[in-house]
Amino acid sequence: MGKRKNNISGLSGLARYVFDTPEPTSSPGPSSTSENDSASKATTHDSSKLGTQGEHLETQRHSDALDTRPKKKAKLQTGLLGPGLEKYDATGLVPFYTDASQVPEHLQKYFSQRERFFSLYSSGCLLDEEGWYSVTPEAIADQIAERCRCDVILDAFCGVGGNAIAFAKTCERVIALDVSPVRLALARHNAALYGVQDRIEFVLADFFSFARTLKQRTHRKIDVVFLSPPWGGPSYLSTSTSASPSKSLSQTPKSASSSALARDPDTAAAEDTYADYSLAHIRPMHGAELFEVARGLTRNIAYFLPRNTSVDEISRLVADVPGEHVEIEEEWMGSKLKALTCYFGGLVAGQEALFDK
Ligand code: MGP
Repeated sequence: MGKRKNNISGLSGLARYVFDTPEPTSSPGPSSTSENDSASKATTHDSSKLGTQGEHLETQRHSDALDTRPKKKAKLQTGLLGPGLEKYDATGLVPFYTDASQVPEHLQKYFSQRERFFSLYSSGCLLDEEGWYSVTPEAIADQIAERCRCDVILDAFCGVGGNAIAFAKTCERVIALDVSPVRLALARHNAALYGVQDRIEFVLADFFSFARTLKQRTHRKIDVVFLSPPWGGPSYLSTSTSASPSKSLSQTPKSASSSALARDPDTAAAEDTYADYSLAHIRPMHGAELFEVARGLTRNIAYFLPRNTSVDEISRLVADVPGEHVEIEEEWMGSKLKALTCYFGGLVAGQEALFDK
């Protein structure tokens, strides 16, 4: 079984893809600022004596010029991660907001959910714009990770790392891909805050090229692929393909397979009505094609999709596979349906026997 056993052989070959975060740019951090402060204090002190002790100063400068001893190294800037984690620190790549007054208007609603996205947000988690609107809330990421428990999981679109961090808690090894070096650096920074950076291989690559390369290396085994691709931006709910009201799960009674996450039926608000979301809006390619690429690696797929995704389109993904079902999990936070996670292959309850096939 590929479920939760130590089977990480062959992973070393991935090392050449591993993305090395550039050293943080040298914006003055708290420690270097305080050093500068003390340096400027010394100058002030000397200047104040200039009238009476000018000669002494000249002598001092002269001996400084002759001093060939190596200069004391500037103290390393530690940034948000603190000492010992400098090589993962992405401080300065994006703003770290601590107060709503610093946040642009269009990101305000996401900032107000920051502790839901990352419970350690205030310790220094970093998100870029895309991260703010697409990161999976931590409770949901943990729920998905529990269901995906296995040896090697591939997070095909890791973004700022919300899911990869959760997978690192339940899987032996996480391969986290992204096409953006900045987002990958942010993901690694965030993983370091959670202390799980060593369980994740951060790979700067697009999923399609990576999958192709992987397939050529038959000794490589991926147990589960997690797909959380771009949905076409934050306005995905208004991206409709039909004029008819949605027949997606958000419009129907809660399914038997829906999430165990807290949802109080008494307080559940009436769901908004949106037209069906089509997999055709998934980026960078049609969501059905993306699914096929992932199935080329394993049949165990977890696919994170908009809450108004057409159920017909989801079920059609495995319509040609005799006897295989898809399980659609509703991801609720309180009274709000946030998204759907669709499980395939051995991740489906009752289909576990498919996991290693
Ligand atoms: P949302 O509906 O944009 O947010 O996204 P929210 O806060 O529910 O807004 P409201 O106006 O509906 O109240 C809900 C969740 O979907 C987010 O927290 C993300 O986890 C996820 N999500 C949103 N987008 C736009 C994407 C995306 O493009 N890709 C992925 N993978 N997830 C997304």
